[in-house]
Amino acid sequence: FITEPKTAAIVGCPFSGGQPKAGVDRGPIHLVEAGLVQQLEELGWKVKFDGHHQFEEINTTDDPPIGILKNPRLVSRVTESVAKVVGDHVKKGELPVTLGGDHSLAMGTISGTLNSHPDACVVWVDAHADINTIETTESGNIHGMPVSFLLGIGSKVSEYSWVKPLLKPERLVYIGLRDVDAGEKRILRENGIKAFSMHEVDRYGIGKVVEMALDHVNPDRNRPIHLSFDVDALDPTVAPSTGTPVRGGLTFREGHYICEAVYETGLLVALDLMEVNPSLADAAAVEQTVAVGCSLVRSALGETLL
Ligand code: 4U7
Ligand code: MN
Ligand code: MN
Ligand code: MN
Repeated sequence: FITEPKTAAIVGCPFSGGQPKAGVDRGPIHLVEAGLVQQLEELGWKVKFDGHHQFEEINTTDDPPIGILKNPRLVSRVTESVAKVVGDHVKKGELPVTLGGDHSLAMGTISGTLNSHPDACVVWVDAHADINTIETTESGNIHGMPVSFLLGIGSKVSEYSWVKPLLKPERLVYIGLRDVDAGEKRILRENGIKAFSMHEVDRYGIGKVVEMALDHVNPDRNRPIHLSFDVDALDPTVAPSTGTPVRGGLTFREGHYICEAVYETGLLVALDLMEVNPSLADAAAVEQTVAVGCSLVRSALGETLL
């Protein structure tokens, strides 16, 4: 699906409106300043990066909550613009690498992918399921909700009418879950959505889990893959600088293994690396988290150990 010369397009999204903690908007800046563009070039990719997206133009001075949803218009407009940008890269046979920013952005990135590849599947790596609806969310933070919008479940908000329900429950699989709200557990069950929590990672090992995950969403290994990686899937000892850390997460190697295995399929068409927040830890922890973020992206783009 990626055309020659294989080209990665860095989509830097300095955005934090899907959650309340300042700083996550600086994630993409840190990842690029750590040398990500050059690192990907060294792997043989042509890399397009013409600066981070400027969402300041999106004017939402008056954005009162809709029900419990916080910053609803801002998140809608930003993610809609991300959908266009990502969709354009995918159409051209380029690999968009979207750097967040908070995970509400995936509403845009996955819409962009599915517009061009309606048969694509989504591998969502996260401590959280991010599948709350208007009815189930207790926080009102939209970064905990993008998957429900993509599936078209829950009450509709007219502001989000641009989000088409292009994602089918059987094309979605989770890895790494360990902090799933009660309402989310019900949604996963009722929709028959496959999820490999940390319990399954412990039981089967990451190699088997990734194989089972791909067997579920991509049995013939012919569908394009969108990998949406929330850095909080990793254990907080590995990636401390993130907004909603949860103990008991993926090891450094387990996280990288997922990226390596997805790359090996040759089916990756879009990648998200989300929720790096460089303001939530001391300098060493920030540097560690940013370095891990860069190295996950390199693994997904073909870096091997040998
Ligand atoms: B992230 C939460 F309640 N489920 O909805 C919510 F626990 O993108 C957390 O995965 C969401 O980091 C976390 O607010 C969103 C909460
Ligand atoms: Mn998360
Ligand atoms: Mn997330
Ligand atoms: Mn988080």
